[in-house]
Amino acid sequence: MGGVNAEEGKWPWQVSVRIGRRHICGGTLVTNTWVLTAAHCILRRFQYSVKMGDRSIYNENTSVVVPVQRTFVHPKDSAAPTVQNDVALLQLQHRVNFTVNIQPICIPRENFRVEARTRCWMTGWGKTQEGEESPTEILQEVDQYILHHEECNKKMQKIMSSTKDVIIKGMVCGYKGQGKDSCQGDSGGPLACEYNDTWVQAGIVSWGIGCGRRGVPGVYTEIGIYSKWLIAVVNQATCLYPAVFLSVLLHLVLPLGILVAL
Ligand code: 4AZ
Repeated sequence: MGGVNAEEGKWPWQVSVRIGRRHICGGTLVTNTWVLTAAHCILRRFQYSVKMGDRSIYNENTSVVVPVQRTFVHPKDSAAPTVQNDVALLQLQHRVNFTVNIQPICIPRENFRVEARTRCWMTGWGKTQEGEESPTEILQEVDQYILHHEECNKKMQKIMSSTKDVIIKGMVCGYKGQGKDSCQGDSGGPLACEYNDTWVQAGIVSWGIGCGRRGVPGVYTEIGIYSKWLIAVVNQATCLYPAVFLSVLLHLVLPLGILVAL
């Protein structure tokens, strides 16, 4: 909320994660078959799809919709006491062809930390008002300044009048004056920072206290902390299929061949 309409094709990695035709969360394209989103967006029993390539959430001019084949939620995700390890990967049913409107974003290397106060960008179709009903039609962009978890925790403890640690390792915050923030429907989407013409995703929209309240930062999953897990999931899942195929071949086709030979 508090953002402006994004230009067509400006954030080509942005996807809408959907159940049926309904937008439920944001996400980002990280390779031609993998989408990164938040764990709290994924409830296992649903059939998900992703839509990408159009700034409008309804139009299907330059966009494609691809069904999700498998979902991989971080094994330690939890909602209490705070949302932790809020990261998930979606494996698409087929590859997408990159176009000017469909491009992947870079994932930071392990333990990469964006410098505090860096100006980054959050994008999404989430609510533009806290009390609003539906998502916005046109993709919105809003700038956010980075706040590390230590500093953000102090701020949030004050806001919540709590002494418990609410913002911990694996989270990073974004803030800007009143009104500029992520909101419901933006979850799973990116906090992206530009380095020498290359866009790197620093965070995943995760949670917050309301939207755009004065002095209240938005909370993001810090991707650098999870890059090892992300790479492991992608490698394992991608290597699994040839392995399954080979074992089917060995167990079924080979004995059959021997039988025929006999
Ligand atoms: C949500 O409900 C949500 N302002 C996401 C982000 C924020 C608040 C709520 C942070 O998905």
